[in-house]
Amino acid sequence: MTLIVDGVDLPCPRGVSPKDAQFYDPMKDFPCFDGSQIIPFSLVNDDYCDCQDGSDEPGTSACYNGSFHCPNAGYVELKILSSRVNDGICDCCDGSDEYISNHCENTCHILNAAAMARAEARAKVFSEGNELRLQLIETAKQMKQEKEERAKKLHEEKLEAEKVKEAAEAQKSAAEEAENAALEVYRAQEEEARQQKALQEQQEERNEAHEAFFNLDSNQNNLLELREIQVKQTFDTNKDGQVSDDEIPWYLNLKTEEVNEDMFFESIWPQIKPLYMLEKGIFMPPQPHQDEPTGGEETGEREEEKDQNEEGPEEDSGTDDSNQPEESHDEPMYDPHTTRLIEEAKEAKAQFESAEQALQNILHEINQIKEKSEVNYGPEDEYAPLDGQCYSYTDREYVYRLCPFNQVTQASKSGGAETRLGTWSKWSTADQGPVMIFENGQSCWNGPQRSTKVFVSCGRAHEVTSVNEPNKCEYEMHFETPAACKITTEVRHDEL
Ligand code: MAN
Repeated sequence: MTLIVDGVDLPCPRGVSPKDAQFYDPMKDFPCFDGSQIIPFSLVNDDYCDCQDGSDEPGTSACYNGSFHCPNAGYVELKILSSRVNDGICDCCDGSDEYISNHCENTCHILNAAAMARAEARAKVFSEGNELRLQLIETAKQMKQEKEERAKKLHEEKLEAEKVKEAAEAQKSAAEEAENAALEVYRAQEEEARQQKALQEQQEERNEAHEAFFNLDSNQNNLLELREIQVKQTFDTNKDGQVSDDEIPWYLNLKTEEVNEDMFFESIWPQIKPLYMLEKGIFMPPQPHQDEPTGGEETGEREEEKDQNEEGPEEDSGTDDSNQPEESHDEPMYDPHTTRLIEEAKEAKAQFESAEQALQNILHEINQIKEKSEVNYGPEDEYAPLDGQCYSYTDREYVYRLCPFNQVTQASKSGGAETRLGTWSKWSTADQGPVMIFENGQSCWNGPQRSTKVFVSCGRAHEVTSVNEPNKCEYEMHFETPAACKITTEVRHDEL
């Protein structure tokens, strides 16, 4: 190799790349690249390391940190550590690094042929993939057109559905109004019955209170006094034979020694009623059946009968009308006109709900189309047909599914629920090409939410070719697709 300086053709020192040859002028002293010193040119490649950066010994192994340039004519030039020079191992395909023994065969033409073959194969994949990519673009165009037409149709359907809903709403309101008017009569009746029942209950309560007052007021002076209470065993709750103050606090609380019936009803009766009724229950056992024998020793017989009753309740309830409930709690029966109005209101409500649902469905689809129209499917929409598809990959433990523009999942081969490894987020780029980013997947145990990077490259078919988890819950996939087979001059250049 030669170097032309001022029109003079000079030899390029061994191990120097053509790009660096200008720094090695045999007519001048050599300045080390790091500027540490300037040495006579005769010391370059003299097998003694003078420069700290090894720049004076590009063609020998004298410096541990120097670099040697393999010209590798016919293939790709290469830079190796100068420590590998003359170490017995052929590093350069032209054998130039082993110039002392000169034992290396020049294999550059073989490597070049292999690289050409690889590049050719790759170019073939690109060319075939590109054909498919053009088809994908065509499909994407059709899909887009169909979506636009569908959106137009949906817009019309929406207007129609809004009208239907409005009409159904009006019908529902009218039917409900008629139903309410008809039911009002029944409601009024029910309200009246309820009030009457309340009144009756109140009266019964009053009667019970009156009876209690009458019983407690032993001197019948219509006033209840402390001593009248104190002699009633009812209130001797601890059964020590006396009624002490703490057993009748409700009485003492009145801060008076006697009360009339009204005061009794208002303030005392609600407090003593449970105790009083309990006591009354104890001293007034339930009345026996008319045909039931009375007397102490019949207890056993009664027990027996009770047992029989429990076993055969049907026999007992047979013809005895008095066992029937007095009041029926069933829904009230309505007259035919009201029944019809109720049915009509029910039907109108159902119609309205179905009209509303139909409108919701249309709005949902409109929204979906809008959302999808905002997705970036690549510069020529070439990735659009991949939306809605899923591609699987199975390794030793899991089945992974890549659904572009949607999500990535992982399912254990041994069964169980799928784990979401991320939902579609955005495109990114790496040295190798485009990357699909999926984020916000299921949370990792004690860690971040799962996420996946999908490195996309050109291939004849859509295929996930590998899956890794370089960090816990951070996944990387490699995905080949014809959509990535755009032939550019850069691609061809890179291949060679
Ligand atoms: C599951 C899988 C793994 C992940 C662990 C984290 O087993 O999703 O990929 O590393 O959970 O706990």
